[in-house]
Amino acid sequence: MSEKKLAANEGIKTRSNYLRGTIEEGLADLSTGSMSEDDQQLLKFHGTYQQDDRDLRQNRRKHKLEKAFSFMIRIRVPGGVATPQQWLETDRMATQFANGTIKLTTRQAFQFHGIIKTNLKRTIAEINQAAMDTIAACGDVNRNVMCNPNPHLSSVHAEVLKVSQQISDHLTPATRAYHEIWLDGEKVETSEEDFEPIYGKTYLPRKFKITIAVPPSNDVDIFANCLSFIAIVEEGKLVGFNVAVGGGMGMTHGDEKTYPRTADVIGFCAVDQVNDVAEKVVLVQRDYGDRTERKHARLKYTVDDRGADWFLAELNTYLGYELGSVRDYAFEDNGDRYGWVEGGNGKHHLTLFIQGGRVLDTPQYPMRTGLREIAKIHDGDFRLTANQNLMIANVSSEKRSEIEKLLEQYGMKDSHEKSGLRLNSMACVALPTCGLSLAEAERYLPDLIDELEEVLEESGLRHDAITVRMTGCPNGCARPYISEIGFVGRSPGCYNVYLGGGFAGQRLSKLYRENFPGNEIKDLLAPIIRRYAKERNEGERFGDFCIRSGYVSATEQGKDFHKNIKAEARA
Ligand code: SRM
Ligand code: SF4
Repeated sequence: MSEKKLAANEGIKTRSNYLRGTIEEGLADLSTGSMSEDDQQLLKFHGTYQQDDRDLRQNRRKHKLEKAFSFMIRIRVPGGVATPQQWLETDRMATQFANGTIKLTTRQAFQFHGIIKTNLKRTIAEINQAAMDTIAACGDVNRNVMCNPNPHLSSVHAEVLKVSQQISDHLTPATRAYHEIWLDGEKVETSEEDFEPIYGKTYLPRKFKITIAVPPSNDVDIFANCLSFIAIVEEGKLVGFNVAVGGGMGMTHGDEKTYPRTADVIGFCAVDQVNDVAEKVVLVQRDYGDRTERKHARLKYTVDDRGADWFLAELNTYLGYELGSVRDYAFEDNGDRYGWVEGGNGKHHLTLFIQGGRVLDTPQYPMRTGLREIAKIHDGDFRLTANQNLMIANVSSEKRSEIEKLLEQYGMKDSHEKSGLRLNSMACVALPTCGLSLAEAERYLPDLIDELEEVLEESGLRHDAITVRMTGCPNGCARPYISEIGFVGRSPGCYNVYLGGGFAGQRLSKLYRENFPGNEIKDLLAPIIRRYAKERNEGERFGDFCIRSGYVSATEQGKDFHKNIKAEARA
């Protein structure tokens, strides 16, 4: 049998000399705003993507101009924790180098958009000066490690956060290329080989994602990650973590070999084994992941193809010991808890709703300025949530009233006085910066929610929490397949509508309508919402109701996702 050819990116990585490629030469070439194709792939490992403003494409083509190229930079924030100083620096750079906005991502990171090539190096250098970095924010490596951001929820929170930061450090690529290119680090002599002790020269077959949750909150969506740790707390003490593998969202419309998948919980490890377990899961995927087909290269396919039992056995072999049995745990939801809460340590924490995770000023709502003023006086930290929201955390009693005045002054005091649907919504970036987007998301979901709120209001459901997520394409960046209502861009103005996801992010949804016009979605969902208001059982969630009432069937696991898709779409 002939060997399948490796994916093109494998060659790019092999030839790159540990991610150097010709990035330095490309940056020095002022004849174009873009970088070579191969370097664009390598730049991802350094935390930046080449993009172009898609709103301007047509006009520039008409005038025979190069596309309006610019770069997105993703700043890693392990566990989502940033100091006020880091907030202020991020805010400054957003004006100085980017498009004047900060995007809080679905993985607790910051993103800048619109950075032109000539500012790229300086921006990355200044991010590092602010004690943050961008290495491995993207690329075929472990990405930003997420962690439940909420210090008031559990006494073990600080411990868990520390674990997430340790994993992040342990799995950060070792190549010196990042320092050489962006921070003017010393060049490696040509005879001296660089070294990647964990990843090796070709890194991983594909991106890799880790998160840690503290039950009962699944606010980091553990079932959508390659590897997750579920904190097990007994008698107030952190005793270890359940280990879950093989979650992921991305798929391609019309290609049933691709599908979202929820992770399998396969075992338990002690706190001091976490780094080792994370490393060995990465190694199993490094060695067994599919390097021939990038659409089939995520850990979820390795687990699905070979089985969770095989994966556990192989992992145990790599570890040289066996994971323990899964301990009991229960998740209640995957959303954020808004408003002020008291921490046990005399500190106060405030979670603010940030629509679409976009921090910007508008004449009606000068939120970015307000947050800057708060950062100037804040004596705690900021926490980015995996739901694109922001926590002003660890506020002292003395500062709380000052912060409250600023919230009032900048119109942010009632940021969470919204419908339960809006407070549980997320939208990916999509247009105009995302090159893969087929339809609007961040710029459209707020309007669609306005329309749906009319139905919720008249049905008496304004305050009911229902999760809704929209993405501009099937890659699933806002994890739409595990929300109760999911909208996934199919073509301009049209969406696949998914229903029936689990309220705690534990179950995949199912396709209800295909390529459905956005402006007809209100009429499509109104009868279901009205019936839900009248016929739901005590405490029944919207996603569960959609299944019980036969709008969709339940999806137990990834491969099942497309089953009867056509029949259901017609129903
Ligand atoms: Fe994502 C690609 C934005 C979280 C699955 N994602 C992209 C790119 C870089 C488009 C590209 O490749 O050219 C998007 C940049 C848009 C822009 O203009 O900024 C992009 N992804 C985002 C963010 C910013 C969405 C947001 O609005 O918050 C999130 C950044 C997270 C971070 O800080 O690291 C983001 N992406 C996710 C998630 C959610 C998660 O990780 O919990 C997923 C689904 C989970 C998963 O990975 O399975 C996700 N993004 C993808 C995929 C599909 C991967 C796959 O397995 O098929 C792509 C496309 C790809 O990799 O080829 C992608
Ligand atoms: Fe872009 Fe698609 Fe991700 Fe949205 S889901 S940011 S459109 S890649």
